[in-house]
Amino acid sequence: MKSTITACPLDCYDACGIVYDEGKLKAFKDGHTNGFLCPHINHYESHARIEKPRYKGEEISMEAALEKLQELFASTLKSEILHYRSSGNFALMQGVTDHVFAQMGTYLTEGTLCDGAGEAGILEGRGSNKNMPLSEIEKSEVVVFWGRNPHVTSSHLLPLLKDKTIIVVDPVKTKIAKMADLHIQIKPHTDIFLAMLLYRFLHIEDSCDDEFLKAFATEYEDYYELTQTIRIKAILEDIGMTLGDIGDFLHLVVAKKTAIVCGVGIQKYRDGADIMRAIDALAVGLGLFTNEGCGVAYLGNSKEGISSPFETQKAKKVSKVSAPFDEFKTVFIQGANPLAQMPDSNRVRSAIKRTENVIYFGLYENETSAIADLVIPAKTFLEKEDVRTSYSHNGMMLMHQQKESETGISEYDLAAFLADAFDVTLQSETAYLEYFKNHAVVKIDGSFEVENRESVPYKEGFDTDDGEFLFLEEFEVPQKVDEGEFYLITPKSAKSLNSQFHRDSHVYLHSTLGFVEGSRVKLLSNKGEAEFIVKVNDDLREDCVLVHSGAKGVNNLTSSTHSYEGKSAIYQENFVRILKID
Ligand SMILES: Nc1nc2c(c(=O)[nH]1)N[C@H]1C(S)=C(S)[C@@H](COP(=O)(O)OP(=O)(O)OC[C@H]3O[C@@H](n4cnc5c(=O)[nH]c(N)nc54)[C@H](O)[C@@H]3O)O[C@H]1N2
Ligand SMILES: Nc1nc2c(c(=O)[nH]1)N[C@H]1C(S)=C(S)[C@@H](COP(=O)(O)OP(=O)(O)OC[C@H]3O[C@@H](n4cnc5c(=O)[nH]c(N)nc54)[C@H](O)[C@@H]3O)O[C@H]1N2
Ligand code: SF4
Ligand SMILES: [Mo]
Repeated sequence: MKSTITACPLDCYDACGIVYDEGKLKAFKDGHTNGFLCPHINHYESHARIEKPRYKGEEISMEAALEKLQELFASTLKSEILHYRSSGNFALMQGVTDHVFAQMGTYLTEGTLCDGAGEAGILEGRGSNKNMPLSEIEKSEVVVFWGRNPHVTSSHLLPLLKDKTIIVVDPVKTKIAKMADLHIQIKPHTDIFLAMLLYRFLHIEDSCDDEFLKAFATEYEDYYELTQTIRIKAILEDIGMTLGDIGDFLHLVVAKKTAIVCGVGIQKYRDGADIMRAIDALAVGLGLFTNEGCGVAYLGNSKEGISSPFETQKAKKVSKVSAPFDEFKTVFIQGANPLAQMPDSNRVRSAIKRTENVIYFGLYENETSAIADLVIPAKTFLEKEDVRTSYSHNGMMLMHQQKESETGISEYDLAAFLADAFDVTLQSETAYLEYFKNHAVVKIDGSFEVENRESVPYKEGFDTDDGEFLFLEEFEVPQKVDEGEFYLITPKSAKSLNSQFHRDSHVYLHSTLGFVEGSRVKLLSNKGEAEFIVKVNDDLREDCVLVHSGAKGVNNLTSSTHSYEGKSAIYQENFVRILKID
């Protein structure tokens, strides 16, 4: 009998299990999915998708589109082709095209638009990025949400929070902040000070986990000295906090089973790695890496424990953050909307204008499909076989095909077409799927988990050369806004998944700034400008403006500089001014 089991393909912490029941998407009752999905998937099939391929604006058949693709590739030197793939669908078969492009000799990308700065900090401190899985949080007494917005981006965490003490560190009074026992409405980009001051007072109060420090983090005295370079009074005043906040925070977490749940909000800055590492150091000081229900959760590596059957090691690569599209004759874009989601949209637009052939392989119309010469519709996750893993739990989710459809082509079939045309060795789709599934172990309830992933990683020490945590040795003082400038924060929207689904067109401003709800304003940065409709929102700080990721034009304001470590985009380094336009 055909399996009705699949999983949500979207780039989301939760990676929910789905049952496709007589044309309806229903949540798994068991496990973390817990019987509910979210608006994206509840309305998934109501979103208009690209039905037909087209070339230079003319609709063509899929056969003609593939012929055209072959012709474009055959007439381009392989070193003048770029394969730009992002995270529209998070399942593992998306990577099959990387294999074929790499074997053809084209360029791929490296680096990330997402979590790379934070991950780099984790790698430096711990030697690997092993995540505290979502399920462990159920065992915690205290949960600290640090730059993470669970009601919007990981709603399946919420049922686990019952009766727990909640602390939130966020410049916005998010829904979780309003429910919290302590909310520190921090000034953007000052988390490093907070984390270091918390460590300093933990040490002063003699509340560190000395046994853990002596075993796995022996440089702790040096780190304490580094934290002493912070001028307490001046810094607290500047970041809008009091010593009372520090005391309250420590009082709530010391000797408690604490999970620090970090999101990408803390690290959209050039020194994002150091910020994450300072938060990790606090967790080390508290001894959070040894016990059940304790630890640091961030975006783990979704491929942890899984080797890749796709050979891409030898491929040449350009940065995903600042890809020089104009250096390529042909650019093939998959599962991505770089014209909206990469930083510095003005640079991206003008560079891609100079690319002779732009090919878009995706589901929806957007800024990128609008300028593409050749548009190839993809199949949805319901129309192809796949398997996925998560960056927040250890499950492996099987994604069985649920429907036949005339529309679109799967990543495997497109890869197979190219492999045939350009003489690349490719295994069967089943062989790749089996390869991935072989990394799973079956749990008692019949579900699959990626083998060798731990629930309490690092309890035997870290994965650095000597097994010790490597503390930060220096840090950079973040830049501050000038008079008339605001911090731009660009978190995720409940209604969109980055630029998929319903995109927001608002800027959110504090009422004291005097802008009228519904009026239009222009935001200006040193990179460009963009117009938005005002929504007044006193959940913000007065020195912040908020525009959601996925809002049209937001990345006109950001720059394509990389984080110091992790080759990551840094969407919150640019300050903005506000201009009234009507
Ligand atoms: N509904 C929905 N869900 C999504 C997505 C989506 O677009 N929509 N996108 C998915 C993707 S790709 C990702 S990477 C994840 C990310 O999900 P999250 O990790 O939750 O990331 P963000 O929403 O970007 O930011 C989280 C919080 O950080 C706060 N923040 C901003 N700047 C700072 C700062 O300087 N310091 C501190 N302490 N906090 C700050 C923001 O106000 C926000 O509340 O979500 C995934 N889930
Ligand atoms: N200002 C600002 N910019 C940001 C962020 C921010 O916080 N602020 N966040 C960044 C982050 S964390 C991320 S992860 C990126 C995300 O940026 P992108 O990875 O570019 O993601 P999306 O905007 O979701 O676009 C994904 C596209 O994938 C296509 N797609 C969906 N499913 C499939 C499929 O099965 N097959 C194929 N071939 N295509 C498919 C859809 O057509 C969709 O348009 O954005 C980044 N941009
Ligand atoms: S919460 Fe995340 S994984 Fe679950 S259905 Fe929604 S988008 Fe998919
Ligand atoms: Mo992301």
